[in-house]
Amino acid sequence: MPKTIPVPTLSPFAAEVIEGLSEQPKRLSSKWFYDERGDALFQAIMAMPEYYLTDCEREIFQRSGPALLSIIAGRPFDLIELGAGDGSKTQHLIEQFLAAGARFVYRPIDISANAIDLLGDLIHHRWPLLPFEPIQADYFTALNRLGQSKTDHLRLVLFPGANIGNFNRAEAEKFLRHLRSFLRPGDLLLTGFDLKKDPATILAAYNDPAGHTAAFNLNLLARINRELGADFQLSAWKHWETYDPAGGAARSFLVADGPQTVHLPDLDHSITFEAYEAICVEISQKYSREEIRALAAAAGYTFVQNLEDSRGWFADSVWRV
Ligand code: AVJ
Repeated sequence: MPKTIPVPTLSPFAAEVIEGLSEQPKRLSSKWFYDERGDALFQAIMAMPEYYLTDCEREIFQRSGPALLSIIAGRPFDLIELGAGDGSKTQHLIEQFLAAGARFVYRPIDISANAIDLLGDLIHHRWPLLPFEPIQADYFTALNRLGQSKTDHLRLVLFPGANIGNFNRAEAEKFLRHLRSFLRPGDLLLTGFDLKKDPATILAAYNDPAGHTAAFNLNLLARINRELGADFQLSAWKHWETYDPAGGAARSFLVADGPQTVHLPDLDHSITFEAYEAICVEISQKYSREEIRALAAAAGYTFVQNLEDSRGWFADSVWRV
């Protein structure tokens, strides 16, 4: 009789934490930042003066309606938004689209049912007649569903916020290629890219004096404590930010201030850290205009136009399939 070895089923979060902290150098994925506390801390980051990204993209959205409508050239379209959140920037576009008499359906995609409900209330209240067909799912489930829908509408897919920056260059290309496989010839993709700029400006956005970014990053360890029963001592870790102006990556690390062992009793696992060992918790990749064009081509799109803010700090880049 073969012995049956019980295989404990780990949650995706637990499995990735153990995998990332077993690697050398250790790392954790930034996608786990956003629990309820992480969402609130990210709101605080977006509101602080050093975090210019949100303001730049808001400025772009406030005045890009006409440029986008001229690219769409009068066709009815689906306005699809990946990771809609509270949709506050996109409402600037919607307002301009409606004022110009454009015919479109707003289809925000978000994994959070709560975010979709709140957005729905807001949209119905502000524009009761706007066709609103949200999809509560992860990106690829949602895109699969859209790929099967019978509409002959053109699609304008928004992937705003410089979320693409959490991928390294190779991962970004793979993601964009995969996204393209759900689209049809003529469909449009708008992706937010944070542009290379004065390294001091970039570093300040991730190394704020008020400590919001440090709290945001430390919350990842706190979440591992809360959800996986670990015993990270938060006071023994410090936030350290770097920006590499050649490669364009801002990186967030958590650095141990002395040797330590962290236990994950629920998972029957422990992890040792040497003094000053670091965990890389986020990469925020910055791009040059040339790199954006090259990425479009490598991922199989035709570059159409960059929509930039007045300081030239951020680009919403429009590509066609
Ligand atoms: C939401 C991924 C665009 O990388 O700038 C902000 C997240 N991290 N401050 C970014 C973040 C620290 C943000 N993105």
